[in-house]
Amino acid sequence: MTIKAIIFDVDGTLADTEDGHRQSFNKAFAECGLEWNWDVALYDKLLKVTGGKERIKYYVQDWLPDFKKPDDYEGFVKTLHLTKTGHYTAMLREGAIPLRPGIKQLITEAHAEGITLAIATTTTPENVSALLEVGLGKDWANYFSANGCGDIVPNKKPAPDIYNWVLRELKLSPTDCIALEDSNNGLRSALAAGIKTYVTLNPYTCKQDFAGAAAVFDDLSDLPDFYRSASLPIPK
Ligand code: XBP
Ligand code: MG
Repeated sequence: MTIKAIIFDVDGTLADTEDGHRQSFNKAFAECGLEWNWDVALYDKLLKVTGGKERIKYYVQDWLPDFKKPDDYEGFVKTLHLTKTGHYTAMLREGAIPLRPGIKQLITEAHAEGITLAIATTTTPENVSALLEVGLGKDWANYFSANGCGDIVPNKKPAPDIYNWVLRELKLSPTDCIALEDSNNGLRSALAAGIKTYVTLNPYTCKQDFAGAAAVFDDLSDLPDFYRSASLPIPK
């Protein structure tokens, strides 16, 4: 079975971004006059919910039962999240968060071998662009045949929506593809779409359940090992 496409998760997979997100949330809370602070231990719990807007609502609902919601609560959350995204993309553009080991080499070598590449992420398009412009250069989008981000599907991971959207865009069946993920939410999403999924661990997700993964790696610093495990024909 020759793999025709690799579908990449972003946060935690392409780069160790989650603590950058956490710090950016805290900067946005301060800028918006909120005395909220998400430390690492709390953020680890909040990562149960994917999507920054959804995560803010989860925090309010489960941790701030007495919070007086503004009349336009949706608008309040959206503004808070836009503020956070501004801080986060600024952090990325300063080069604060590099790609993880082996990622750039995998992307360039797989693309050179004619393997289709795609992105399936819960984060925003702005965040993907800012991360990959720094990590892969201004023409980063040329590597990818589909870029599935954030709000383009109704249900975020662990729902399979974003992976199904990417499969439709690629006009490929799940068995033609493999996915690369970092979290239980992401693994469940890709498996629910019928895609064989490999996991690379990171500090926030390393203790999560990865049952069903084709293989789990600390990272992709040993690319030949990953190529063998995933039966990828790279390089010839
Ligand atoms: C991980 C997420 C995202 C980030 C925060 O996405 O769940 O919500 O934590 O980014 P991925 P936003 O699918 O790439 O692992 O605030 O932009 O949602
Ligand atoms: Mg992820």
